[in-house]
Amino acid sequence: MAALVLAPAVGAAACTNDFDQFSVAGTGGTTASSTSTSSSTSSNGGGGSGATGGGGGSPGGCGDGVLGGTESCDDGDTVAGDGCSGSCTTEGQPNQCPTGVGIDLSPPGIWLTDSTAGQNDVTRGSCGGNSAPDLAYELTPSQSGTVHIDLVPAGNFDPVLVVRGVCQFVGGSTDPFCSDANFTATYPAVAGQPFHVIVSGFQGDSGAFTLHVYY
Ligand SMILES: [Ca+2]
Ligand SMILES: [Ca+2]
Repeated sequence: MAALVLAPAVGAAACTNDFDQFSVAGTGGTTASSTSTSSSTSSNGGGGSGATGGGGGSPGGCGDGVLGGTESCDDGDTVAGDGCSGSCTTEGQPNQCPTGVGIDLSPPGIWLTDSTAGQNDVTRGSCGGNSAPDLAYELTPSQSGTVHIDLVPAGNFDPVLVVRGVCQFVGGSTDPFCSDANFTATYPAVAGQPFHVIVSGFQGDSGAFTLHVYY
C-alpha cells in the first residue's frame, strides 16, 4: 500500500488574512485538453474564458467538463449515479459523515461547487476545522495515479482543506493533507480505494467554494 504522505502539510501556520487574492473567476483555465509542448500558436492557449461564477456565459453544457453557471458539479458526462447527476447536480449528502458523497472519479475529473454555510459540523481536520460546518466528498478513483485537488474559496471564506482516506477525524492522527493556507493538494490515488476531500472552515468560518479534483 502506498504511503499516505503526499504534498507537505502546510497546516502549521495560522492564517490571519482573508484570501482576497483567490477569486472564483477564472478557475476554468486548466481543463483544456491540449498539452502542446511546442510551437503551436499561442492564440490557442489563452483560456480566459469567462466562466465566472454567476454570470454564465457560454460554457453551459452539462457534461462538457466545465462548471457552468447553474451547475453544482460537472464530471464530463451526463451519467447519473456517479456523484454528479445527468443535470449536473451533486448526488448524495456531502454534509454527512461517514456517508459523504459517493463520486466515481475518472479522468479527466470533476468540478464541484457548493457552500459550507449552514451545513452540519460532521468532521474536522488535524490542522483545524473544529466547530465549523463541513462538506465531505468521498471519491473512488477509477484508476491509480496522482490526483490533483484545487480548492478556490469565494469571497472572504477562510477554509480548511483536508484530504485523507476516511471521513471522520481520527484523534491524535495527522492527515496526509490538511491546510488552512494552501489549497492545492495531490493525492496518490489507488484504483478502487476511496478517499475523502473535506472542506471545512478556519475558526468556525464557512462559505462558498469551487473544488476541482482531477488526474
Ligand atoms: Ca458544464
Ligand atoms: Ca455524472
